[in-house]
Amino acid sequence: MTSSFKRVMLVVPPGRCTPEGAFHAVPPEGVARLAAWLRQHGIEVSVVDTLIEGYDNRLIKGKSARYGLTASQAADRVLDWKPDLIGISCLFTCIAPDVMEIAKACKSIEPRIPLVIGGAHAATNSVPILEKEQAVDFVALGEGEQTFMALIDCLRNGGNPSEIEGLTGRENGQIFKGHLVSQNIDLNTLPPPAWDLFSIDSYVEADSPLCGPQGKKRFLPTSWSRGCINACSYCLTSRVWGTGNYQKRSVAHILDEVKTLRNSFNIEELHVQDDCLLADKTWLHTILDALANEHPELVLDFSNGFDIMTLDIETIARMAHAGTRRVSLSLEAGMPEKDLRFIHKRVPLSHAREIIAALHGHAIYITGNFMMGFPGQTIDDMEATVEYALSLDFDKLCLFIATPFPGSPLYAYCERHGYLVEPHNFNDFRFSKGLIQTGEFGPKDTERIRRDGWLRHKTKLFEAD
Ligand code: B12
Ligand code: SF4
Repeated sequence: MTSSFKRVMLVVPPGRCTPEGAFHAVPPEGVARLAAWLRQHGIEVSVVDTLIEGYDNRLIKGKSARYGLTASQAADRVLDWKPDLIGISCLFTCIAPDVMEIAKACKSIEPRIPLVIGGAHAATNSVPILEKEQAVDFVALGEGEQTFMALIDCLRNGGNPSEIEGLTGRENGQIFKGHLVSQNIDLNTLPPPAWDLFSIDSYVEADSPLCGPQGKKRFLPTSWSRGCINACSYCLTSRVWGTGNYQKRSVAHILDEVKTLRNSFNIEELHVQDDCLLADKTWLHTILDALANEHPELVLDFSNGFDIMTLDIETIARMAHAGTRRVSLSLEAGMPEKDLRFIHKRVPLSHAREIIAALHGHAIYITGNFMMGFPGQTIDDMEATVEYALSLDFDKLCLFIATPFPGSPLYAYCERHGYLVEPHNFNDFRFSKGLIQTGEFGPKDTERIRRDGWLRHKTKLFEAD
C-alpha cells in the first residue's frame, strides 16, 4: 500500500456510567493535544467525537449505560473522511470494549488503513489487546505525541515500526512489544490544543453534573504538568507518564495558552485536571497570582482531586483570589492509622477540617473523594471510612470502590491472591462496582456500604437545607 500518511483521523470513544449516574462530558484534552501536535508537523487531522456527537444516544444494559455514536455510525463517519491512519483514544478500561467495537467496525470495511490506539488503558494492556483484537495494529505506550509522529514517519518511509520505542504492535503476524518512553517531550514545545476541531458548545450544553461547567459557562480543560510524584497502587498515572516522572510547563507557556483559550474560544472557565499540582508551590502560586492579575474574570475548577496532604491555607487563599469555585479533595481511605499498603500516601486527617473550613470560607464548592475496599481492609474499616467521610462538611461526597484496573499493581496483587471476582466485565471498571472478593469482604459488602453512605450523605444535605 502506498500512502503519504498525510490524513489522520482521531476518534474519541463513547462514555460509560451507571444508568442513574453522571453522564460525563469533558472535552478530551489528550486528543486535542495530539491533534495540535500532528498538525504542527504538517498532518491533516480530523476528529470524530463519538461521545458528544451521540451524547443523547443512550443504551442501557443492566447496570451500565453507554452513550455516544454506535460503532457503525462512528466507522461511517471515520471512513467518509478517507483517512490514511486512524487513531482511537482508549483511556478507560470501562470503554475498552467500545473502542474495540469501533476498531472492528472500521477494519471490517477498510482493513488496510492502519489503526493505532493509545491512552491509559491501552498503554497498560498493549500485549493482551493485540493478542485478542486483530482490528488493532498498534498501541502507543504513554505520552502519545512523539510516538504517533514516529509511527507516521515510519509508515511513510516503509520503516520498521518495531524500532519505535514507545510502540507495541503487530508485524507479519508477530507481536512486538515496546516500552514506556517517559516524558520524552519538552512540554513547553506543545502547541495549544486543537479545540477548533471540537464542538465546545455541545460540551457546555451537555452540562455534565459532576465535571461539567458551573452554570453553563464556556469551559475547557487543561493540564499544567504531566505525571505525579507518587505511585499509588490503584492508579495508572505513573504507568502512563512513567514512575516518578513529573514535568511542569513553564508559567509563560501556561499563560500563553490561557490567552489563546480566552481569545480564540471565549472560555469563561478553566478546568485544571493535573494529578499533582502541589509538588512545587512556588510555581503554582506564580500561576495563580498571574491569572488573578491577567484574567480576573476567569473561573477556575480543580476537580481532579487535590492532594489534601500538601494543600495549605496560603495556597487556598491564592486559589480563591484567582477565581477558584470548585475543588475536590482526595482523602482516600481516611484511616492513616491502618496499614493500607495499597495507598502509598498517608493523609493527615487532622488537617482535613481546617482545610475544608478554609475552602468554605472562600465559598469554594468541595467534593470529598474516598476509596474503600482494598485487600487487607475489613467491613469495619470501610464503615469507619464512611463514618469519617460523613463527619466532614463536603458539598458532594464520592465514595469510590477500590478498582483493580488491569495493568495496575493492585490488579496484579488481586490476581496473585485470587481476589478478583470472575467473570468480570471491563465495562464495570468504574469505581462503582465491587470487583474484589477477599476473606473479609466481597462485592455485595462494598456496594452496600457505598450505597448506604451515599444515601446518608444525601439525607444529611437535605436536612441541612
Ligand atoms: C480528566 C480525566 C477524566 C475526565 C475525562 C477525560 C477525557 N475525556 O479525556 C473525566 C472526569 C470525565 C474522567 C472520567 C473517568 N475517569 Co478519568 N481521568 C482523567 C485524568 C485525570 C486526566 C486525563 C487527561 O486528559 N490527561 C491529559 C492528556 C494530555 O493525557 P491523555 O488523555 O492521557 O493523552 C495522552 C496519552 O495518553 C496519549 N493518548 C491518548 N489517547 C491517545 C490516542 C492515540 C491514538 C495515541 C497514539 C495516543 C493517545 O497521548 C496523549 C498525549 O500525550 C486521568 C489521569 C491521567 N493523568 O491520565 C484519569 C483517568 C484516565 N481516569 C480514570 C478513570 C478510572 C475514570 C472513570 C472510570 C472514573 C469514574 N468512575 O468516574 C471515569 C470514566 C468516564 C467514562 N468512561 O465515560 C483512570 C483510568 C483507569 C482505567 N484503566 O480505566 C485514570 C488513568 C486515572 C487513574 N485513576 O488511574 N476522567
Ligand atoms: S497521588 Fe493521585 S495521581 Fe498520584 S499516583 Fe496517587 S492516586 Fe495517582
